[in-house]
This record gives sequence, C-alpha cells and structure tokens, in this order.
Amino acid sequence: MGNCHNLSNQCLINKAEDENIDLVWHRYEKMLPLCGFGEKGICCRICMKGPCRIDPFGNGPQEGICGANADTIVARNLVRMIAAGTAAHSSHGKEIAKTLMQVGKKTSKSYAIKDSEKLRAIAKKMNISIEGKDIYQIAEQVAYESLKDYSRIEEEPCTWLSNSITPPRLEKLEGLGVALNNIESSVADIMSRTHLGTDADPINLLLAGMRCAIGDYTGMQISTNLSDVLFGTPEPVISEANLGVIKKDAVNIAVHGHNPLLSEIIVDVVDEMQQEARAAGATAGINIVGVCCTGNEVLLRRGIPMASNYLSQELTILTGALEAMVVDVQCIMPSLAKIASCYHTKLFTTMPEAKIPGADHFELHDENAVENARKIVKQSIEAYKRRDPNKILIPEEKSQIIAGFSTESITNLLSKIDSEKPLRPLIDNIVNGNIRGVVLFAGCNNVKITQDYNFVHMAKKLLENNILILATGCGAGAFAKNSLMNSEATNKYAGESLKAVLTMLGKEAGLDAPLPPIFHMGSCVDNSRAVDLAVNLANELNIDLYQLPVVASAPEVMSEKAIAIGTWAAGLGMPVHIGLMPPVGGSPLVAEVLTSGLKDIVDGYFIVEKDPLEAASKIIHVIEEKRAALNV
Ligand code: BF8
Ligand code: SF4
Repeated sequence: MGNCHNLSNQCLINKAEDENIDLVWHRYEKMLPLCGFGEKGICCRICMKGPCRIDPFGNGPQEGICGANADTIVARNLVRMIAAGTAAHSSHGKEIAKTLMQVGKKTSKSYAIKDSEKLRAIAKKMNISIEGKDIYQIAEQVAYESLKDYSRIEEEPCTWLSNSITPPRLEKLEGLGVALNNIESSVADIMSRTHLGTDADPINLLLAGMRCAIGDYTGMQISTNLSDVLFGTPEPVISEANLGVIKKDAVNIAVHGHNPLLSEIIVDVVDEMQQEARAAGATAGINIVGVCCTGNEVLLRRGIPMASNYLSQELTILTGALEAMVVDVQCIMPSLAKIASCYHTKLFTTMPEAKIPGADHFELHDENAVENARKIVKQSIEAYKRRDPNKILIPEEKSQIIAGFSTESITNLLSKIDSEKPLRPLIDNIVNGNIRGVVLFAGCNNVKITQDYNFVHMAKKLLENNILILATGCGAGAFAKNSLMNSEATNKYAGESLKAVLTMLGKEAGLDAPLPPIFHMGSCVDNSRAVDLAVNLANELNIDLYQLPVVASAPEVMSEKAIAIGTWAAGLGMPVHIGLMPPVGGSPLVAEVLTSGLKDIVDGYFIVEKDPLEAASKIIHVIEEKRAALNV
C-alpha cells in the first residue's frame, strides 16, 4: 500500500490507485494545465456568436465579437457565480420556511416545532404580534413573513436583512441601492442584466452582484433560524471527527449535502432499527456519520460524528465499510456513484432537483419522509451483508471535538458571568486585549491546495497571537478533523491571554478544561450565526460592524456559494481573506475594485493571499489597525 503511516487518510488514496479508481486529486492531475482564459474569467459563453476569449497578453483580441471587453466579461461571469451561490443557499432556506408553514398549518406528517422559545423570539424580531396566538399560528405567520422575502413586490428591504444588521449598515446598504426587497428577483436580475447586450458597465454589474449577495445573506438568516425552530438550537456537544469515526462492526450510513430536512429524519428512524442491524451481524448497530454541511447540521444538533469535509468525501466509500451515502443537495461529487459501484455501498439521492446517474432515488417529501428514510436504512442493512472484508481499510485518524456554538449557546454561557449584560465579558476581553480580535473561517476545500493545510496553518498562527476563531462549513470540518476544536488545542496553541479567557469560560461552562480555541458554529448557512454575534457586539458598543476587529477568511475557497458569502461579508463591512484568486485576474479593474475600491464604498474588501502564514500576518495587521482606530 505504498507509503502510508498509521492507517492515515493517505492510505485510502493509495488504495484507490491500487484498485484503479480515480479520485478528485487524480482527475485534477489529468485536467492540468487548466484553461488560462477560464481561470482569469475572460472566456465568455453568453451567446452563440462566441465563445469569445480575450487575450490576456494584449496581442490578440481585446473585445468579444459583440464588443464586450475584459472588464465587462469578467464582471458578468463573477456576478453570475454570485447569483448561483445565492440561488443555492436561499432555496435551501425556502424549503425550510415551506416546511415550517406546513407545521404551522398542522398539515405536516414528518416535522414538528422543537424550539418554541426561539420561534417566539423570532416573531418578536420580525415584529409579529404573538398575543393570543398558539405556537402553530406563530409558526405559520413567521413562515409566511419569511417567504415574503422571496417574493416581495414593495420596495422595502427584506425583513431578515433589516432585522439582523446594525442600523448604520442598513442605512449604508439602502443608500447604495443594495438592500434588496426580494431574494429571488435579485437572482433573476443578475441573469437578466448579464444577458447579451444588457449591462456592460463593470461597476454597475458589481453593484448588482453585491445586491444579490446580500440576498444570499438574507437567505442564510432564514435557513439557520427556521432550522433551529424545527430541529433545535445547537448547544455545546462532544463528538468526534475524521474517517476514523467509521466503525468496522456497524452499518455505516453517511449523510451528505446541506439540508437538514432529510438527515434529521434519518437520525430519528435509526434508533428503532438498531436491532435489525445487529441481527444482520453488525454488532455495533447503525452508525450515522456526517459529510460536508449536512454533517455539520447533525453534528451540532445531534452530536453525530463528522467523517469528512468536501475534498475527502470519496474516501468514505474507499474505506469499504460504508453501507450507504445518503445525499440531498450541493457539493456532492457526481463521482460518488461510480466509486460506490466498485463497492457494496449504496448511493441514495433524495431531492427532486439533485439526481445522480447510478444512484437510487428515494424522494423525501413531508408525507413520506419517515417511510422512505426507513427504506433507505433497511437497504443499508441489506448492503452490510454484501460487504467484502478484503476491501475494508478504515483509517485510525479521529479527533475529539466540542461543537455546537450557536449565538444563543455562547450568550447563555457568557450570561453566567454577567446575567444583565451577557456580552460584556467578551467585550471587556477584546477591549483589554486578552482577545486581540476574531476571525471567522468559512468556505470550502479546493483541490489546488493540500486539503485543510491553509486552514490549519493559519489558525495556529492566529491562535498564538491571541485571536479567537469561529468556524463554519468545510473550514469547521478542517479544524474538527485536525484536533483544533478541543480543550487540548487551547492548551497547545492559544496565546497566554486567550488561553486564560477560554479557561475561565470553560470553568463557567462546567468543564474541567478550557473551551476549544475555535468555536464550531455550524454549516455554511450558519455564517449568519457569526454575523449575529458580531452585530450584537457592535450594537452593544454602538458602532458598526466594520469597526470591530473582525476578519473573515476562506483560505481554500472553491464554490459559487463561497463567492456569494465572501461578497456579502465584504458588503457588511468585513475584510475578507481568500486563499485563491477568483476568476477575475483578466480584469485589473475588477480585481482592483474587489481588493481596494470596495473599501471606500462598503468598508469591507478582499485580501488575496495564498500563503497561509503570510495571510495570517496580513489578518493580524488588519486586526491591529482596527483596534488602533477604536483606541483599544
Ligand atoms: O456549504 S464549505 S465545499 S460543503 S460550499 Fe460546499 Fe464549500 Fe464545503 Fe457546505 Ni459551503
Ligand atoms: Fe462573445 Fe459577446 Fe457573445 Fe460573449 S456575449 S460570447 S463576448 S459575442
């Protein structure tokens, strides 16, 4: 098995090579060299006169056949990426809102309200009167008002935007015309204005892109908050991460994708089917493990261990011990079907908009969700009997993690120190410099970077410099897998003053050890939780978000959703580090706007830096600048 130590994940890559199976890294190698025009964003396929491409060296064409230049083409391509990201995130939120509507109307067969306290708090935040209403009536109205954010005709900002950002930020976004009234029309607007022969002004296009990205943010607020109502608001929970969570003697089922509507039901039905699994010979019963953001959702709410983030999703099947992979939407490699066919593993798709050739499709609707979830688990138990023991290789690597840091759970914890003003202890420690600042790590893995490398190396340097880290999405997955989300990580990597604060908080939390130095806040849509925390801090201090020593980072950025997130984070005033240049290199104008001009308009901007230690230094510098401006 070539050179692999301690049954590490690398052993599975070697195993794939021995078995002639191509993984994401092999397919990447075969794709090299990547198309230079595409990488720079100067290839246009918007009409059939083309495709056109601009010569980046200035020798060949500088205009497409219609006359569009590099600036127009790059800006159009970029905002179309933002629109796709926004569509993905916000349709997730819409599904959740529609489910809450059904629960409110008492027509749901599969779902219920788990956190009525949060539902009431949301109603209050949305200015919905709850006088004399039962929780179903409140749920129906909250769902109705949330769905209006997808369909409003009136020119007022979306409810979930105006109720979740600081007043000066709202004013600023309104002044720029980017405080949108309707999430879906902001996506349609991008598609319409980027049609051949419409918007050719790169700045006007970028502003529309910002407006759409603010829609992405709004959809995330809906996704996170309404999911909490249906499935519970996360509380700190102890679990494990990395491929070592797959058990040799269990029926292993991975849940993968993004939408908790499916995975929650699977987790529910498993309990009643444990006996059946044991009877089939799986002495450890059924073991659910998570992949990508669905994994984050069930980790935070149910303590389900996390097997993998994006880039290593195929390796879960290579273990030879995965009976089924159940997927919903987004970030699911189509390659899974082919790889599963080399093993006994079943691949189940569950959403009408996400089918994969070679997978078994069990659509999960409200009326049949439980029934179909049982069928999926039953077939997984059947698959266990077809396992080939000679093909099993489960890496030993796994780390203990403490996850579940919702805004509410952090505030509850802090209120043990100051019940009147719970945020005060955090603010005091930022002001006195025990915590120099906060970095929110988000975003993906990218095959162009050794998986998790940038996350891990940046985090260690930032922690050493007493910077607290929040994490979501595959960033959180990277830290979870690499043992950076437990108490030992605080002792090992946090600077002295940060360690002291986390130790004090750990005591308050009833732990005999410090809190982890990186707070796992959930899936990518849960970036809204980090914003909520920052907005609460800013409001308490009577300042705007951009003044806080807070920076966002996506060091292994990859998906269109991540581009949308980065754009709104800048729009909310945050400096945003990305570890790879997005496809804008072909337009120095667009690149300049994103990395500098944007700052004058919305305070936030992009910092592009591939080297993790250099990136951490740049972030530390920005944080110190922000502190100096605040006089702390
Ligand atoms: O929404 S971080 S690779 S899994 S896009 Fe995808 Fe990127 Fe992972 Fe979650 Ni987010
Ligand atoms: Fe070429 Fe213009 Fe058509 Fe794009 S829109 S493919 S630049 S002719």
